[in-house]
Amino acid sequence: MENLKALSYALRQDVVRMIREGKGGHIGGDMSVMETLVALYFHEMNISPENQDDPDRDMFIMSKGHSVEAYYAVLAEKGFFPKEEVISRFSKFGSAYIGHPNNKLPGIEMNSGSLGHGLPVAVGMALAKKMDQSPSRVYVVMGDGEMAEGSVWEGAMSASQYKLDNLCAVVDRNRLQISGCTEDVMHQDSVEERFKAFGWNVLSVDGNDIDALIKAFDEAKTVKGKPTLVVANTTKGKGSSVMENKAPWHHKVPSDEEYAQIMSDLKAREEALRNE
Ligand SMILES: Cc1ncc(C[n+]2csc(CCOP(=O)(O)OP(=O)(O)O)c2C)c(N)n1
Ligand SMILES: [Mg+2]
Repeated sequence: MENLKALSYALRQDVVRMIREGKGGHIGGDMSVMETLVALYFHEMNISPENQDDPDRDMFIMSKGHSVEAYYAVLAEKGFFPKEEVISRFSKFGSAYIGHPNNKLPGIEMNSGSLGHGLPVAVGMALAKKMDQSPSRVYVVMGDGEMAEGSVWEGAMSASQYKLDNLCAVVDRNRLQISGCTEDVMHQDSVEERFKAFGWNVLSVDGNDIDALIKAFDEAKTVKGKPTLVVANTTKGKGSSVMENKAPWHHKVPSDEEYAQIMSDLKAREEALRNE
């Protein structure tokens, strides 16, 4: 199997380049969610440019759509569009690679960015797949700040009502949102207990650990009669001390010095993981 740990750090470098080129981007949440996307796209899900029109493909929704740069880097690596094109064109005037996911691009199932919509749409998709007796599974990635949206809880309620065991949701639990700590803005401890109370199977893992994520996604597939939530406990800005756990790095363009430091930190980590 490809070295997915090292790949996560290589793709983080693509993200940082993209954000420098595009002069903006939600860098902190891109860094925290990277292993989740890599585990899903390179291990778990049955999705590729070859089967993107197959009705039985797995479905993916990036509900925390502001982390589009991480999503673009993974889709480009997967072959949905050319990597250098997305890096050089990201967020430029007239570019297709805009600052939130849109379904005119190959591989993107749903427009997102207005938080709180991904889970309800995923519930509808999962219900439809059940009705069609499709083997397809539906995955949705949300932010922890996103838990403040009421529609998340309507989706959570209906997913268990309809016993959607073909649905797997992830919360990127980095404990920060746009304006500070989630527990200060809209407290939610414990997100695990809340989803359990809504009838979900809940797994809580180190969300920057590929092996732990893969184990959780594999386990989710075996659970019958209820949807699964994977709480991915992550670090916002993961990969460089310049940005780790710092709320202002929610949306930020690194300066020349910061850029050099971040890229060198990410490269060093990638190389260490390649040699492990
Ligand atoms: C409905 C809605 N309200 C507000 C926003 C503005 N907004 C963009 S990102 C963000 C914070 C999201 O935090 P979180 O879900 O924790 O994401 P992450 O930490 O992974 O970046 C907010 C409030 C939005 N995109 N959609
Ligand atoms: Mg967050």
